[in-house]
Amino acid sequence: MTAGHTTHADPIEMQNRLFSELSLMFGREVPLYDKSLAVNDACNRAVCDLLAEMHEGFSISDEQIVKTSGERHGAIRIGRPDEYRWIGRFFACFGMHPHNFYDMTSVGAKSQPVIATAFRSMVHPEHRVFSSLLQTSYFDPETQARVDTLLQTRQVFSDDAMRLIEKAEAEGGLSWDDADALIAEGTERIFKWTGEAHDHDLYTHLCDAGFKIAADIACFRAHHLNHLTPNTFCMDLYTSAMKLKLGELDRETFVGRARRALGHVRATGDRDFLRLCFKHLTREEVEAFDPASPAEGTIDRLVDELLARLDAPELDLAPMPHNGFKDHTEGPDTATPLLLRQDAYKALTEAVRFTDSGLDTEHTARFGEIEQRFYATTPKGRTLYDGCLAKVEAAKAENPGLVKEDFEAYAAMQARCFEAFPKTLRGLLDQGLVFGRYEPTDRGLASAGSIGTTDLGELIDLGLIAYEGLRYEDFLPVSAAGIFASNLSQYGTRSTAAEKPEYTQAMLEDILGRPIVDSNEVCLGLQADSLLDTYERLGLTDALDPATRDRLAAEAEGCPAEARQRFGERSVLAARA
Ligand code: OOG
Ligand code: NI
Repeated sequence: MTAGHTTHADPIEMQNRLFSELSLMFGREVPLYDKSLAVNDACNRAVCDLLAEMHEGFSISDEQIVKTSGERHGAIRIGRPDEYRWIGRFFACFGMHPHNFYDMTSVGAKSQPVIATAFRSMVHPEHRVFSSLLQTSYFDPETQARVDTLLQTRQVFSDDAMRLIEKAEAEGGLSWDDADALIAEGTERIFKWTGEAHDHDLYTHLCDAGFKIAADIACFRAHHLNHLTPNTFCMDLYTSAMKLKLGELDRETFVGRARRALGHVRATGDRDFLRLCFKHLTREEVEAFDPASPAEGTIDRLVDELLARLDAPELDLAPMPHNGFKDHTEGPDTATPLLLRQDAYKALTEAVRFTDSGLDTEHTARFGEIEQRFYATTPKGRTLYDGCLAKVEAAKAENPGLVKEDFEAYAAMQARCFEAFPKTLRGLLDQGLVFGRYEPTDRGLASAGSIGTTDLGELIDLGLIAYEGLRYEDFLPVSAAGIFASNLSQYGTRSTAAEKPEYTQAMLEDILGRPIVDSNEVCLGLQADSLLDTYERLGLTDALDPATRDRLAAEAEGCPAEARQRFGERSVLAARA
């Protein structure tokens, strides 16, 4: 880095500021969002209090809880390719780059006329935005022409915003004054909800044709955020709390579910879980905690304390305008720590004025998602996951009423469908179902040169190698499709073009003017890199069979250099903290 760059704002700090401003903006626009954050904080406090009793030396301040759960993902839907390219350039200013290609036009019955990528940092994957681009070629020529014509009339990026982005590109960064101005362009214009729409005829035509998503994009003037998702440390606790506060669960049922949710944390909240939840803690710090047993009655006490917090008058959500909470959580069952679990309060009914005709009406699109992130699956793990999920879907189709009639039975059915998966990180790694990262331990380094095996499992059992799981930092097409379907209250829609066009990653890369990162390649590369480094430091490189060594080298090669900073920088940050 040259001296001149030191005056530039750090892109990751800019990103943190952007998302905290977006969160404030969304809280002003959607009061229920702010309340749900408070409910989540109360639940996360209970989880942390329990973890503190299970790990001697672990404690976490309210401030750190807010910071740790300050991670957000958003979703935007864009109309025109040139707008999409500007979005890519905008996020690049914040160190966020396109990851993975999502073709939502070919996810079976839930298909939608959009293709997408997610912008996030490769090095600090914390905030992310799922960004969809409408494909008007999915429609019959008449609809396509009407949508294209209307979209042509808008300018989402102001001249100032475009100038700031060009400046950042030309100079390799922005001053904080310019950075703040660009963030304000985001919160005051690009991602803002205005409640104003155009062309009610087209809006109705699109909604009636089953293309409500196209109406949500084309008839509005900006890329309004349709949700901003915080993360939670315990999905089941949060969803129970929200359902209690929205008046969908009685207190007794809530207490039962909350005790069970915390009981699950009690059973599974080991050091691996701490590493998954708390990025600010290093492996060494987590390993220094001594396991402890919570006192008798701890969970009951924590549930009572949580209830007392939830009873605060400002958390009386039932009288607020809302459309209820979803009845089941997307993703794996509670016990399987894979990918993501997501849930949401349903899209709110919001007032919209069609400014060209003066017509006042309503629109539903913005909703209140929450998520909990777990380990990233290998392709083998993903295939198994897809199979398990298909079993859940089949069971749901057979008995659609179950989740409402008997929640316990539903949860048990889901757990049965995911039986094939081990429930611990070690078990998942041993079977090659999730990605991990490895490091020699001090004991390993002391024995370097005199170790008699290269078997990873054995080396771990001998305490010579330490491991951690790689957290999943992306999205899932099937979940995303479910979100489109539920928040637009329209299940997928078929193409009305004479023949449905094929949409490819290369097309979206062309539109962006840059390549899309493949997260699997990055995870595979990080894993291989760490293994090669570990074998080397343990003096085992020559003992490794050549085929394995070549495979690891090839996998490591596929990992972009930037991604390797991810763990290097974490240790640096941890040392500084
Ligand atoms: C995109 C939904 C994708 C998720 O969590 O999978 C998403 C949208 O509704 O525009 O945010
Ligand atoms: Ni989402």
